[in-house]
Amino acid sequence: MTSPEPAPDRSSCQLVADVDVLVVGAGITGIYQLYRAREAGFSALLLEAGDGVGGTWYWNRYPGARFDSESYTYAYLFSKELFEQWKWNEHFAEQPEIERYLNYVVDRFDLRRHMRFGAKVTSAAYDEASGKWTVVASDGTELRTQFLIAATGVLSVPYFPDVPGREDFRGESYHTGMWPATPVGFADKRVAVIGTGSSGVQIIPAIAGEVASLTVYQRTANWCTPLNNAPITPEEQAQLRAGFEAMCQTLNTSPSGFLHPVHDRGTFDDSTDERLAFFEKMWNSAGFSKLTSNYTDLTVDHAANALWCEFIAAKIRSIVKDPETAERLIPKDHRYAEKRPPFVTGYYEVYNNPNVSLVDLKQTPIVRVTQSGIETSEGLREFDIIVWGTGFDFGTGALNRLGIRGRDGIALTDYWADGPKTFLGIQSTGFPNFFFPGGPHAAAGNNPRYNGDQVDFITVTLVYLRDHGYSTIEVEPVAEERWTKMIDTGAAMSPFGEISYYFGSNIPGKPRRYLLNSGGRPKLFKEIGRVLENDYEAFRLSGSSNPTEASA
Ligand code: NA7
Repeated sequence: MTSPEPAPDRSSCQLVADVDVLVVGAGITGIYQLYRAREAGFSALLLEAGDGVGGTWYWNRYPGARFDSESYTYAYLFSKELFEQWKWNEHFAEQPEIERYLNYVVDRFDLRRHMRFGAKVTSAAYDEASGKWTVVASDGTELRTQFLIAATGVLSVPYFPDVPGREDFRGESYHTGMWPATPVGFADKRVAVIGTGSSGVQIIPAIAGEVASLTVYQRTANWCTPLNNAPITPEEQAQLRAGFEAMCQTLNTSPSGFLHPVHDRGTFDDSTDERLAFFEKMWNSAGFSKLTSNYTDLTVDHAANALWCEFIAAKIRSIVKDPETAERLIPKDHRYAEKRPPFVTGYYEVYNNPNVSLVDLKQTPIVRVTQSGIETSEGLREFDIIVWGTGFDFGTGALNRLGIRGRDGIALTDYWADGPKTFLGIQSTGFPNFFFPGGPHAAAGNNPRYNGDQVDFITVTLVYLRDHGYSTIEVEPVAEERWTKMIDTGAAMSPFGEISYYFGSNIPGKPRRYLLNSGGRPKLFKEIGRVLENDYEAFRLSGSSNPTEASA
């Protein structure tokens, strides 16, 4: 079924380029894809809606925004020289350092001249006769490309809940995922933060010290644990450099793409004292280790999970002085890792500040936003600034907004009406020569590691097509069905529950389908290996199979 919308009016568009590869999005994945395509000798161009590079790390520039994967494991590893030249300051870098790094990479590899900024893709249509895509951007330009690669990210479409009166507020309003480039003045302001996911719990402690008052609107408490960030010492810098190959080896063989070693014991293998000592060690460990290096049964045995939750709850009670506030901050409705766990720096501590208060929206829901503030069932509080930390349309949000139309004019939004169908999280049947690395069904861990694997595979594939004289590639329905089924059936084994946004549950009306890669990296590698061994039998390749003929 195709959408009834009329075809876009392109009468005022100007054809500005005809390239081999058009990349959409200058985030971590898009920059790498542009680099790889250029390196492989393709003419390539990248379109970016924003005015600078960074993608997620360009838009999420709110105070306190930082990695919660180790900086050097999230960064590019394709060039040892690059790794040696860039010195991360902190184990978990803050947004300005990340943005500086990505700009450095773009200039280091001379990629900027192949990028157009302020160019948001509004439509992209496949033309079967030429085997090419016609892409229209918001700056009025039209481009033609043989291969269209959307690296538009999974957390790039901010979500605003449909709260009555949201537009009426006369103070300043910001979404964490669309933060302005000019600094926001919080000093002495009355501030509301709505949402206590990873973004909310990062910005709250970052601004609490300077605002006149901070009111946190929490609907669901999260199992937050310390990030345990620290500057990278000169000795650690030297170790990182000396250990580059070993680090890559670990990262490339880790199912989650992290360095953290997997533990070898279950929760009930230890005595109570041993367990408490181990939990203390976990509490003091860096970032995601609490998930990846914890007891092996943490996410599969509910009794084991409950013990870890009890430990965190005791920590919250010991940090937060007001017992009622502490109880409100302790999740009562989900297990650890059933939702994506946030990692924090001084988060629980801020609730001891006299200027910080917590509103529990399950007890006193928001009624409306007014011109001067937020009204809950308890009454109105007035603010100068409202921060919406209310999340994103995860996974499919950006791709569904690109106006993609494949063979026979089929809209991607229609093809994915019941949730995404993909092969390897990179292609869908009916959309030849269209790839979307770093989208749905891509990762289940440290994102850039998986997304880089996909970019590498796509690039190898484009080279294969060129070498063999093929001009189009489209995944066979059977391969797409196999991969999508693997994702759907594997979802039951995921630590994340259906209440997580990884199932689309935060967006009203969105299909509840698992949006990560249930098989993880081992499955991705296995399937890629199978494709390469079997000469791309999972795909339909067309065009001349004689390279000489094709280049004649
Ligand atoms: P998240 O993790 O989706 O968090 C969004 C928060 O907003 C969460 O606390 C939601 O509560 C809250 N929310 C959403 N809708 C409402 C309404 N209507 N009223 C009140 N509160 C609401 O997004 P983040 O930006 O924090 O993090 C996204 C990712 O960025 C993160 O996982 C990292 O990968 C980086 P809820 O839990 O739904 O009750």
